[in-house]
Amino acid sequence: MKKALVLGAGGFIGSHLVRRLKREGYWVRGVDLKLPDFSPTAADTFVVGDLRIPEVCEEVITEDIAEIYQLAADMGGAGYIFTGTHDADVMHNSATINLNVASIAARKKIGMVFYSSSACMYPEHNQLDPDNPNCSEDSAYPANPDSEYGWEKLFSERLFLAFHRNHGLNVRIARFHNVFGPEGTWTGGKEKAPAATCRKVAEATNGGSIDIWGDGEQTRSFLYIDECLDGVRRLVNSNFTGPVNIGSDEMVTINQLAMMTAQIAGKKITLNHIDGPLGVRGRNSDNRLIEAKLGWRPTQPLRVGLEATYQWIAAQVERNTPSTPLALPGHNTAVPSEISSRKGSLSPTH
Ligand code: GKE
Repeated sequence: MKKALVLGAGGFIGSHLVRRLKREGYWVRGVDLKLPDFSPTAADTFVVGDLRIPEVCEEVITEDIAEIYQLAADMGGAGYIFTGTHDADVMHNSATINLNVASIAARKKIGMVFYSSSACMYPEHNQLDPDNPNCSEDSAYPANPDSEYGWEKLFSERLFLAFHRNHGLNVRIARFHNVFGPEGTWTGGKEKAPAATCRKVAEATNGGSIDIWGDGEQTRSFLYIDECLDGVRRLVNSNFTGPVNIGSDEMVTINQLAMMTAQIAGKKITLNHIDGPLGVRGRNSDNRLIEAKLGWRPTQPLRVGLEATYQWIAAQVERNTPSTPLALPGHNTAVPSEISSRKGSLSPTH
């Protein structure tokens, strides 16, 4: 049985990825500062630990691990990373983890490291036109991300590529474009636009209104979690290093996203445009390279994933108690054979 290590296994994409790898017959060790929020982890063993501490990384990256999936990062949506107030923590926490993982994985000759980069590393000057953004992989340089989060992602892409060149570390690098779905953060300030609009529509009365940051004409594409995992698995099983976009190319405005959510909810909703952190003016995934290299590209319509996400978030709102999660049907409710804690001295946000 192949052994995988998922770093960030307590997070949205990480917890779904653990479940996917289990379905594919892997033995999985999950590591994160916390267990998943909304359903039991499917990992065989789960280490609650701080990956900024080299000793913790040293302990969980063992020679018997065939594949590392590095998704651990200090991140969130526009309300967390575009305010500027978390920049130092975001850069320090995420870069420290990546420096630990790259050096230890190379020294222990781990077979493959997948690194989750982000569309946020693309230069702002190519994302000023909401109707025609340019996020082709070869447009990354000259670099000019609009956030420190984006600069850290760019630095860490280069870090893993340098360990690939200098130490033969086998890497796969994906640039995720706004991944969404059930069991993602939906309230509390770190949620992204799909979850935020689903929550607001679910909380609104029919005929009521919801707040939207900015004029709502900014554009994005949103990738459903299942297709994100398809992309990750295809990239890992290929011999293409990347960086490559893993994102939808169905571009919508935030107003269109909100109105689609209202339609799904069967509610008449008015949009109330207010000031807020905006990020870039336009963004969409360019899928020509992934299609050329992997013979695949995401194709699921936004509405399909949004329906499933709205149902799950509406149920959370209904329960109104984010701490008593609603596990999705058929989820692994067995507890892992081992949950251990490795916290060490560093305080959570330094
Ligand atoms: N989060 C949020 N909440 N965004 C809102 C809201 C709201 O209530 N109302 C309007 N927006 C607008 C934001 O101002 C932004 O222009 C757009 O929706 C998308 O916001 P987002 O989903 O939070 O994040 P972005 O796509 O701008 O950036 C995210 O990109 C990802 C990669 O594609 C980053 O926050 C990271 O989560 C990640 O790198």
